[in-house]
This record gives sequence, structure tokens and C-alpha cells, in this order.
Amino acid sequence: KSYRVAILGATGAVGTELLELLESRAFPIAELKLLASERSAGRSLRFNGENIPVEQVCDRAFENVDIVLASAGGSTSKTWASVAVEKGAVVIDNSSAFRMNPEVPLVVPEVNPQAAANHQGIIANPNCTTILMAVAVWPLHQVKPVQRIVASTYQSASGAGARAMAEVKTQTSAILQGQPPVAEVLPYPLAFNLFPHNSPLNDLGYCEEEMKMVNETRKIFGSQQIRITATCVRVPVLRAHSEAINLEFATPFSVEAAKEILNSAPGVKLVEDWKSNYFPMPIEATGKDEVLVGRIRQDISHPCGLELWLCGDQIRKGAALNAIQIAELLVEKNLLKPLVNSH
Ligand code: A2P
Ligand code: 11C
Repeated sequence: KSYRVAILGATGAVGTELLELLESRAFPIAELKLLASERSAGRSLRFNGENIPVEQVCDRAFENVDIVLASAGGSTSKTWASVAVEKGAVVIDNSSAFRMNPEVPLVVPEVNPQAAANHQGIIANPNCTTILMAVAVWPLHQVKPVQRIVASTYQSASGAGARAMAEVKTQTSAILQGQPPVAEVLPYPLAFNLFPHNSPLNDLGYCEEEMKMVNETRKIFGSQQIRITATCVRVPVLRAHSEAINLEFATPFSVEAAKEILNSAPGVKLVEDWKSNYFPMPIEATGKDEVLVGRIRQDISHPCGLELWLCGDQIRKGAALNAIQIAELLVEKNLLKPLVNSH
């Protein structure tokens, strides 16, 4: 069996990767529609050796579509997801628009694939920093429940979209030529700099990105008890996020046990060579499917604490790959027809 798939936001950083993954993972496609804004109408993109035209999104675009992979921002998803669902499609949405809606499953296939079965037409793909952390922490949490997580992130430009990635390159070459860097997409110059994540701040001083890590992780893990705090920072890296994660358990968790668990955990690759100080790096995570995890060590400030370091491709496992894995899960478990909403 093959499926009619639409990518909403096909010309963006994540959309481009979705296209590549559908091809490289040989997703069973009967028909592929590429949708974006009016700015992109008239362009075409390569898929399986063919040029496919990009269409401006409109109501009719969702007719006869089984799966919509949406990655065009929250407001675009809010406008079009319900249209697509009404027309019979299942929407896998990469934006933050529906993630905390109790009726919308928030899925990381390595963690909570069973949640996908309850969808009512929309399944949300979590925030990228959240996905990467969830993949690494879940296998440990399965063995011994984590009580508290302290995360510090080093987030690449790709999280702010294709135009932000281009801006960092332009800023870098401007600085190298003695010119001032110009920031138009990002709020401040990122080349040779970094700044706290610029999403809106709440009354407690946490930005939205930090609160996504808190709230989404609890929803994915199905545990409101876990105490989580995060500091999110944008760094001048192109497309892989890094995270320093401190975990606290009720009783000590040996480093050896943690390594053994992570070594065979789905979606994780253990990367450590202590002799040469070699650990995960964003340039090595770029283009990889796995979350690279290493530097696992006892927290010297707490007998029940563990420290770890991870890097993961923000566009791939942090966004497009996770969405495609959800689509594969829907196909494998025959979950494409939404449950009838009883309300
Ligand atoms: P377009 O290229 O036509 O602007 P990124 O995350 O890399 O910035 O990409 C965002 C994606 O979302 C692009 O494909 C972009 O299309 C698409 N997009 C942005 N706004 C809209 C909109 N209002 N309607 C449809 N697609 C949109
Ligand atoms: C970033 N993670 O790196 C963000 C971008 O909730 O999907 C994606 C925001 C989201 O800036």
C-alpha cells in the first residue's frame, strides 16, 4: 500500500529534510504534494529524480491527501491543520501549535509510540531540544525514574530556520572581512557570539523554549512529577543542537550501568573516548539519525546525580526524522484513520 503525502513548508529547512528522508527511507508514496507560501509558488523541488512543483497552500490542496507533514510555523499550522483533518488527512505537525492540547498525542517513537494510537487527526512532533533530551533520558528513566533534570542547551541556527542559517554564514564572512555583522532574521549577531534563546519570557523569567523542555518532556514521559529546569542558548553552530544534562535519581545510578543502557538504547549512539577527550560534537551529529551521547559521569555534587552531554541533528531527529518515524509508525500500526471524536 502507498500513501498520498503533502509537505506543508516544503521549501524550509525542515521541509527540505522531510523530502530527503521520504526518498532515502523509501516511504511508500503514491503522490507527493509540496506546499508553501505564495513566495514559493512556481518553484519546483527534486524528489526521486523528478521535479515536483511547489504549490501555494489552499483548501483544495488537502483534498485526497492521507498524511500531511507540516513544518511551516505555528500560525500556518493553526490555519491549515483543521482544514486538512476535515478533508480526511492525518497531520503530523512540527510546530508548537497543538503540542500541549490534551487531545493531541506528542510523540517520540523511541519513547511513547503507543500515544500515537489515540490521535484525533493531529499528532504533534515535539520541540527539537525536547526530542533529543527525551531520546537520551528515557532509557535511563525506564530503569530508575529520574526525579529532577537540569538542562543547558547550545542550540544551532537551524532552529530558527533556513534564513537564520544563511544569516550566520553571511555574518561570519562579513566579520572576517572587517565588516559589521547584520542581524535581520535573528535578534542579534550570532557569528562569533551567542545569546539566550530569544523566545518570549514568562513572569518567572523562563523563555518559551525552556518551558517547552519542561512541559513537553513531562507529557511525553507521562509524568508530571519530574522536576525540570532549563537554560536555552543559541550558539553559532549551523544545524546540530548540544545539551548538557544533569539527572537526579532517588538512589545512585552507576556510570557503568548508564553506559550499558545507553549503548543499546534505540536512537542513541554512545560516543566517548576519555583518553583523547573525544565526545559528541555538533559537526559529527550533523546528518546523523542518532542522538550522540557521551561524557557520562557521576555528579560530584550529588550522590544520586549523573551528568551527560549530547548532540543531535536539530533538523533530522530534532524535527524531520522524528516526523517521518511517526508517519512510519502510523503506517505500520494501521493508524491512519483518526478515531471518531466522541465530543
Ligand atoms: P516559503 O519558502 O514560501 O516562505 P523555515 O523554517 O526554514 O524558515 O521554513 C518555513 C517554511 O514554512 C517554508 O517552506 C515557508 O514557505 C513556509 N511558510 C511560511 N509561512 C507560510 C505561510 N503563511 N503559508 C504557507 N507556508 C508558509
Ligand atoms: C530553536 N527549538 O532551536 C527551537 C525552534 O518549538 O518547534 C523550534 C521551536 C519549536 O529555536
